[in-house]
Amino acid sequence: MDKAANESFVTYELDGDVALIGLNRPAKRNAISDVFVEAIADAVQRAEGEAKAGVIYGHGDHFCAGLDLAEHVKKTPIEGVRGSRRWHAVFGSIEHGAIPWVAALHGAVVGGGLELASSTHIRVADKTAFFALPEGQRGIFVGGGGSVRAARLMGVARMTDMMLTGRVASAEEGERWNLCQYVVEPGEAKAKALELARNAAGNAELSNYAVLHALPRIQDMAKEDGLFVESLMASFTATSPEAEERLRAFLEKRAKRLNIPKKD
Ligand code: 1HE
Repeated sequence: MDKAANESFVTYELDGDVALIGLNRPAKRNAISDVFVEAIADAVQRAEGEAKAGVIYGHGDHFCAGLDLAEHVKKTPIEGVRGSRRWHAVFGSIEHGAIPWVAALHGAVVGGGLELASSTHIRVADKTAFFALPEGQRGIFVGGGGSVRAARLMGVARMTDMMLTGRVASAEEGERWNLCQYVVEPGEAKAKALELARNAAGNAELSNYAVLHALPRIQDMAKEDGLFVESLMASFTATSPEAEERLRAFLEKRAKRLNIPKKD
């Protein structure tokens, strides 16, 4: 292992039921190298064993500047395809894993950084965040799942525009384009993401499992198949002992109330 392999590419903390993974290569704008992606994989696996939800954020001024271009420039075609497939496996373990993940975004959310964010379940951006896919300018293509995940979030027309023209989207545009679900003041993304992750961690495990595993698959099904799978999941979750207790808690007025937005 070279010196770079000994760097600590991610930080890991457990805050109650929530694991916090910090991308930690700020000098290179958190660009993801081969060892870095393995560090993410290890941290995600650890979180699945001890947390009920997770947050991924970036140290320094940016979330992530994508693929490590310095490392990539030397790769052969087969190394490139194997690297891309490894990103797919690691990001897939985030998207279809055991726990929900929230991305806290600021600064660059670029290329593979947007692909990583797209593999999480909720994205919170602060107003410094910007989204770009400069692969076309670099002579490459997305390789971390972007053509599937990012395209499904924003739609293929917007992604085509970003890739062909180098268009950079602001946090507010990103919210309108469905690249993030929340926009907060600068410096507040991590705290908001933690709050949302805590909410998700408090849900019934089986309901979260259905959201992570059934909901995205239903989007890929024909309408009648989706409705059928929905009924199976609905019955499966509703008849669990945890659901019975939670339903009873509501009926006995012991459950937390909905956080209804206040009217002015
Ligand atoms: C990097 C990388 C990187 C920065 N790989 N080294 N991603 C990109 O095309 C984005 C490339 N990066 C940038 O456009 C800018 O760095 C930022 C807008 C993100 C930030 O700008 P700034 O002014 O804060 O930083 P900088 O001066 O440009 O970069 C600081 C250092 O980080 C510098 O190294 P240094 O040794 O000269 O100090 C940069 O070379 C280094 N750096 N980004 C390697 N990405 C699985 S397929 C996914 C395909 C992609 O992700 S393509 C998109 C790649």
